[in-house]
Amino acid sequence: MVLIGSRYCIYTGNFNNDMIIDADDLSLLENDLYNYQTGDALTNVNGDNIVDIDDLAIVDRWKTILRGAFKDSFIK
Ligand SMILES: [Ca+2]
Ligand SMILES: [Ca+2]
Repeated sequence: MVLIGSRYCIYTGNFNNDMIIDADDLSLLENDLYNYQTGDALTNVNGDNIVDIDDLAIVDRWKTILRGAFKDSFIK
C-alpha cells in the first residue's frame, strides 16, 4: 500500500516482492501469459482466473502511475 496524494492505494505487479515493478515482474507475467496460466496465479492481478492481456495492461498502467508519483525513485 502506498500513499499517492491523499489516497492510500494498493498496487499490483511487484510479483517477486522486491519493491520494484520492473522487467523481472513483467517477465513473470509474460511467462504465465505464454503458458495460458489459469486459476489463482500470482500474476492474475484482476482475479478473473486467467492470466491474459488485461493483467499485462493493469501492471503496465500501475508501473506508469507509480513512476509519475515517485519520480523514478524505486520504479524502473
Ligand atoms: Ca518486482
Ligand atoms: Ca486476469
